Amino acid sequence: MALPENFLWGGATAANQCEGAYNEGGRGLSTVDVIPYGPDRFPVMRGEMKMLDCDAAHSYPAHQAIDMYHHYKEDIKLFAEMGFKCYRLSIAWTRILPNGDDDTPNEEGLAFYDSLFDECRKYGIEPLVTICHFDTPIALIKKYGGWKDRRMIDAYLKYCAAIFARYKGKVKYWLTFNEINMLLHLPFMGAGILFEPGEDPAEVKYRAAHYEIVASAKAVRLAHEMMPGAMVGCMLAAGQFYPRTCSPADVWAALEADRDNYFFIDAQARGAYPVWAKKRMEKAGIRLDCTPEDEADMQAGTVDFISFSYYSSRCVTTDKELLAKESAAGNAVFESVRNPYLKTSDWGWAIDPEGLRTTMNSLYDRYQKPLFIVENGLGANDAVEPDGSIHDGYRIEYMRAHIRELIKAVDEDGLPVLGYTMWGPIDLVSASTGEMKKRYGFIYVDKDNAGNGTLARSRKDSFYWYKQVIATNGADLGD
Ligand code: BGP
Repeated sequence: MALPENFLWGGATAANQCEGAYNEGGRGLSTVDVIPYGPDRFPVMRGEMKMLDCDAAHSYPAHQAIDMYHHYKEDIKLFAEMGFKCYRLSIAWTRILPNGDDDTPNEEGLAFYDSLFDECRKYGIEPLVTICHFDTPIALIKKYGGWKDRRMIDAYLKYCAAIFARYKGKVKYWLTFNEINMLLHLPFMGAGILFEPGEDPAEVKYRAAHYEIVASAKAVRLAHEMMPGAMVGCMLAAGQFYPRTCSPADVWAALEADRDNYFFIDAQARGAYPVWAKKRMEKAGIRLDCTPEDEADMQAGTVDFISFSYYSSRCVTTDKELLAKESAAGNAVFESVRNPYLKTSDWGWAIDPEGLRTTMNSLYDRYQKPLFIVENGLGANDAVEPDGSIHDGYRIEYMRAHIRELIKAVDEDGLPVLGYTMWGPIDLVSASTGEMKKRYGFIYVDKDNAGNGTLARSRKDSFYWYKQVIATNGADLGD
């Protein structure tokens, strides 16, 4: 058998994209609750447009999402029916500490996840918990300016201490921050950052990044102290950068783009910043506020494994003509040009299964730590047939091709891989666009972009396909 027997097959979600119930159970407001649907979404996510509360002129997809807060038993039962070994979810920081740094955790919030983890255990599903998935408490943004301020480290650790103490017997696998590198691209979503006039955006972002990196390192140590045997990972929005041409300038540009992306993981996995970053910041006049104590903390809190999301590779060039002609509008988060060898998804994301193997090998060559693919999937338009069935062969095709490359990475390249939790086993709100119709699920949820629908769940063709993949540990990909 190509994959290890205990390989953790499953799916991944995030609290803000599926739970809803944003003002129930004593929960406080967080960034994701005030990120609207529509044209203001990206300006708010980038920290260019101030929105610290909700208003009547906007709609906010996270408020209801797919209401998993009230449907989790039904949803986990469906995951179990597919044979999930693992379910990656995030805890909403403000369900536990509504103001972000309360001295006493909110019992109702704690009890909710207790019950959710018990439900997982009932079916033998291992939970994998993201401690912070794009949700900075609004109260801490008002108090400190979000991750711009060092005091966020203590608030985060307070939150970690509360959940580690409560769930130590129930959760073994933890991730400190979802797609930590996203902070550089969507600073409000990643770190609660709003830019003030006169601030140097690069300095603000890298200082915040430093505080998150220190917080992550301290959380790793705390987890190991409080929960012997716990496995704590970092989480990167991965995807190898390719040079668009073989001109040496393009090769260098691709290397630099990869380095920028790996900056966080270099620090989290090796316990120190890479030399190039120190030099680059010095020349750019960026002061990091890195104390000798921070350096010691980073050194002492390296992660146990490297987790990442992979949707596509990226392509860069320095050629101005190519740049103008081929700018890949598809992914509004990462700047890149179109790769002429690849097809794209309905949302313009390049589809590159072989890039997954390349990315995995790059990560392992760099860090020599076990890998965990914690997001991969296809956001697509699905059509419901008159009889209620959903024929999503395109999703099966995408996933099959990626899983095949994952198997090669294990079987032919010998990489240690802990598991594969695809993104969005159940349809949920898109992080980038806020849409419902950008669907990833094996399970369809009856809800549209305008918020209409019964929220009923139903199985797509891919549901049965994935069940077979898990049952055969990847041996039968249904070709
Ligand atoms: C990652 C996020 C997820 C998820 C996924 C798909 O960036 O960690 O939260 O949403 O991408 O992206 P989208 O929802 O924008 O299609």
